[in-house]
Amino acid sequence: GQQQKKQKKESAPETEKSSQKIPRKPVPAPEAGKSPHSILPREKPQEKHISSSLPVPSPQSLTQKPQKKEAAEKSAMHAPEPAPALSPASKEILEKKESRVQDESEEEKEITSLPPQQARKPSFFSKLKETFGKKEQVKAPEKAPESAPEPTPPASSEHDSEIPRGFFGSISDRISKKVLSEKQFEELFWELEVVMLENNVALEVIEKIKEDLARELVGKPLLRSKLEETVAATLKHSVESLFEVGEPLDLLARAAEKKPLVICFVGINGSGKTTTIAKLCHMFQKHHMSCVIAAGDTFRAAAIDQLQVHAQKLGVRLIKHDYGSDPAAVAFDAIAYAKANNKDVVLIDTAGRQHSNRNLMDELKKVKRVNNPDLIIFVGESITGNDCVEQAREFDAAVGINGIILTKADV
Ligand SMILES: Nc1nc2c(ncn2[C@@H]2O[C@H](COP(=O)(O)OP(=O)(O)OP(=O)(O)O)[C@@H](O)[C@H]2O)c(=O)[nH]1
Ligand SMILES: [Mg+2]
Repeated sequence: GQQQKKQKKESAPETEKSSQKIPRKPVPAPEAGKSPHSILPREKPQEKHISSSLPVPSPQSLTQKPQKKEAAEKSAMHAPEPAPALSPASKEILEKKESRVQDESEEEKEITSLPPQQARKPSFFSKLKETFGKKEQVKAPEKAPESAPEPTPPASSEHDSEIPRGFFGSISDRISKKVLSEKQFEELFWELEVVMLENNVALEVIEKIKEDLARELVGKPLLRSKLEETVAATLKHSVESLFEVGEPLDLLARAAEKKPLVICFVGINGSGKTTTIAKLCHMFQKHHMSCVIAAGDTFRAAAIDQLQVHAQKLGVRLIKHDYGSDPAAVAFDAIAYAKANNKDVVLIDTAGRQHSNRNLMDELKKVKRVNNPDLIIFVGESITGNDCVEQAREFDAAVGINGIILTKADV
């Protein structure tokens, strides 16, 4: 990992913007055949195509702490990044959780007399395993478990394997293990739910994951050894199915249909628009399609220079005006250039903007009005969580988006 990072820095040091205070992580040029992002569909009446590959976040990523939004912070000049707001429902749950955590930790102090850090609750999964472990000890003579165990199938194989049980006995031991009750599941899931809420995962997503996990785990005889596999597979499937919201947008097919295909990229500050343009340009080139890039971010210092570096490396023409000029005019010139020079694709960069900034959203509307792009793609950070959904909604309301690209899934 370290080495890779070093290589990345060496390979594309120029991609960093000179104006930024916090150094950015440069992203290497994409490799052939690898789609750098997830392109997610938006259900639009006029656009029904969507992407080829959908790299799905690993289940662990749901429980990761949010990364620093350094990229968003660095270009706050355009508009300040508001603190991510939790929905009232999320807040309520978190408050509930806080009081519950207090109660629990007091109880735990009494029981365990461990220092507070050590007495902290284990994760959903370790608790789940623990539950299964505990149940196997139900027969242990001295201690009864703190929470009353749910009815379980009588025999617990792994420990009793010395007793000859015959073929059917051992088969049934192997198959019918512990049964998790709904109540136990609710209690266990609570931990995971809170972690997800704290990481700004949408309530609908949490509900879906809960529903799917419950379906797989509750009331079914489960082998302790298969738990991890079952949970991981269910989480993966849940997350995957959340992405199934329409037809994939096939950019290559679109570019083959219309010439030039004009794509405009929008999103908040630092979400990865410019980098994505470079990656997609590379992808089109790999498929023998020529591109021209429009430096439509005339606002942020060094934005044009950043694109210039990408354009040079990719060997494509960058259409640019001066800083402070009208982005709609830059896009217009790029389209004219593409038409005159038989280019396949026009990639329009735009300045990052907060969806709440009406003036900047009006500017974007003008880019659309003047140039009528074939596709408007919202670029969002996959690590942003719930806020990203809100951003996409706002951009959709303002200019109508045809697809979503999620960046930084590698972070
Ligand atoms: N790890 C990682 N970093 C990325 C990815 N995409 C973009 N970045 C980094 O995120 C930072 C911002 O990327 P840009 O492409 O400049 O984002 P932008 O949306 O054009 O930013 P503004 O024009 O300032 O709004 C840069 O440091 C990029 O190298 C990605 O997929 N993975
Ligand atoms: Mg940019």
